[in-house]
Amino acid sequence: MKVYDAASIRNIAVVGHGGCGKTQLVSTMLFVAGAVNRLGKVDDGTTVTDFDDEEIARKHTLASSLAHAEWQKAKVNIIDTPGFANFLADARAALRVCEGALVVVDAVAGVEVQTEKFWAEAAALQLPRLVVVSRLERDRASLERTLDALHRDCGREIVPIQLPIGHERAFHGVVDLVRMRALTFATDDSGRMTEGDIPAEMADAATVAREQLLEMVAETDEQLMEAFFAEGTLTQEQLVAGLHQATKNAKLFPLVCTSGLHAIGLQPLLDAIVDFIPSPAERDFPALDTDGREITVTAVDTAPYSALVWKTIADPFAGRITMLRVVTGTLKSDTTVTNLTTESSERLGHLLALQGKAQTHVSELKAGDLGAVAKLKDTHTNDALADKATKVRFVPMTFPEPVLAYAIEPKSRGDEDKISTAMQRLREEDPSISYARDPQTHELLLSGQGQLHIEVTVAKLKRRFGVEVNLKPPRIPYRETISVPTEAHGRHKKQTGGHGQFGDCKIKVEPLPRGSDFQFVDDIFGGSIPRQFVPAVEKGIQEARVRGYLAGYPMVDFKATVFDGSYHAVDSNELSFKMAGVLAFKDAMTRARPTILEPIMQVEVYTPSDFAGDLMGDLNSRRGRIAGMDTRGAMTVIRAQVPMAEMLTYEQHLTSATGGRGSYHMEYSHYEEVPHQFQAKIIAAARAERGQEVAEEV
Ligand SMILES: Nc1nc2c(ncn2[C@@H]2O[C@H](COP(=O)(O)OP(=O)(O)OP(=O)(O)O)[C@@H](O)[C@H]2O)c(=O)[nH]1
Ligand SMILES: [Mg+2]
Repeated sequence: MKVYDAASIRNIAVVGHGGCGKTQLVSTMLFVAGAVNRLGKVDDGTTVTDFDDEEIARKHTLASSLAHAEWQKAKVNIIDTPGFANFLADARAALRVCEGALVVVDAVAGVEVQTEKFWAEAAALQLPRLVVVSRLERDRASLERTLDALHRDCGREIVPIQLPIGHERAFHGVVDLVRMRALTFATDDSGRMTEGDIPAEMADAATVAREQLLEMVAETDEQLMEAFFAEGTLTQEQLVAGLHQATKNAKLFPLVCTSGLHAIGLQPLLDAIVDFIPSPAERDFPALDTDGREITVTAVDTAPYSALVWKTIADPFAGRITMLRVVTGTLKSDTTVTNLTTESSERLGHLLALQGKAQTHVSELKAGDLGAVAKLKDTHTNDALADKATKVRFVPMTFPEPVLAYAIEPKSRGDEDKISTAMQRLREEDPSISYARDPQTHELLLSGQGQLHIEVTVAKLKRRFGVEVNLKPPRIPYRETISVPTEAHGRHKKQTGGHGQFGDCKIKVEPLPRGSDFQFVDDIFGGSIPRQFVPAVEKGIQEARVRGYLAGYPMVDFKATVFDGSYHAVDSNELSFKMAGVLAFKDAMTRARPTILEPIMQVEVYTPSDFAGDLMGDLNSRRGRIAGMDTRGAMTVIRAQVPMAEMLTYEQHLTSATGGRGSYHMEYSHYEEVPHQFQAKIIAAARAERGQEVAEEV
């Protein structure tokens, strides 16, 4: 395959709310550009970018994937991303490695929760964006309404560079406002395009819209503004160059009109990508210098090489596939490179261009390009493969904390080892899941971003690794803490045969602010406890506090200070002081008024306004605090803080209460004390589940 240099590459992340048509759009784009010779459909499970079995089965993108097409001699790298909130991390990673985003907005639903989220994420990166209005041939589709919503919720800088020809089912083409031509498409979904004059009945509307476009472009640049005032218009060159510049600087966001399913408007979309989105040569890449300061680096392919690993795929057959953004220099197949993050060297086999799961060998990947390599030994997401001479590091991508945990158990005994190997692989691919053993119950806990996320992970375990597990009901990660300071005493004394055990300590425990976890302070003077035994006291308190006191949840947000004690010259040893620490902790808990903390979620509900009143009532009954409410046209956004324990069944409730028209987004916010009337229930449930162990502790 051909090698492209930075100036002839465009990197595009396709983002938008779940189900707005991203994957179909990418599939049709690849087809009309001739990158694939069959038009894949989401509904048939034949698209290029939804190739995973789970994606095909669920008809939703679950992980970012990479494809590419050549258009106007440029290589357009396209990353299709998931729109579901559970899989946001993958879309975020894609935004980090591209010079531009296609923000896809459904012409019927308009702006939705995730549309706004992605818009804000892209804005934070000052990323150039094209807005793609999708599914315009459907009933009740409206560019006008969608544009109003976009202006209101995302910004006035969104400017149409096209008008749709024909409404709803009759939508069959676009007026190109830059070139003032009409582009119409065959009705057989072949994507065949015919160029012609603007239909007479649209001439006035097109003139008005072009006038607006000229004005908005002129306003982004002083020189253009002067030219516009002097001439009353801009030349074609000024318009195209000005629009490119304004898009590159994220001052304007051109909007185009499409139907992915019926192959309408894809060629002009590809043109807009190549014409208006900057190439990697035009936009420097954010990096860190050796002191951790933020810098930017230019995509020069003769410089020493550096590449960022932005995603990893764990395929049990093909092995690990590492997705790379080459930032500087040139990566060559069959060479050895340095992983600066792990300070090890890696042998690159064939570098790959990816078309979904299909791989093509490439001899090299130059600065600015996106590609992949298979079977690296010890390279993970966020690592930098870079020549030692570059000294660059990259700002690490962050992954959200899990918001939900399920206990899992293998269906067949003896599969536990298999689960942990498979989970390790899956975590490489998706760092937003986590997997651990509950220290009290010894159950395996699988945590993730939501129910769907967990289900998909369990399905992957089965399909890819042949391990079947049962999911038990979700768990709330409660914590415990203390309410008041107190002093306590722990003495461990035993006479067994000849040799005795003796440890004795006095401690003080004090509450700390939320989020402080645990601190230990050694305040022993005068050797009342010999120095070498103080760590043993700490270890005892540590172990006891992790096992909790009331309901077996870890005790956090407190400080324990050991300030006195005594010892025995012969009988004292580490174990005895550790036991003394445990006893002192338990003694302290009898007076420190332990209490239970629960995770509180930040929730945003997006609903047709008719349902807003009922939904607020429902959130109240879930112990939610309503923080605010906004009206967005016919929609209402409700913001609230709600205990996680009350949100486990929310998805089903919202769907049935709004007939599927409401959606919501939720993130972990902080911990708060559980109201006392609810604590007894949590303690009882924990005892029932964990049995003896908790009872013994108390
Ligand atoms: N009528 C119509 N349906 C479309 C169009 N584009 C996509 N669809 C349908 O809309 C549904 C969702 O399309 P996708 O392309 O999977 O949407 P997505 O944005 O990739 O969804 P996620 O991956 O879940 O975020 C599928 O059933 C598509 O067939 C379109 O242009 N017109
Ligand atoms: Mg998709």
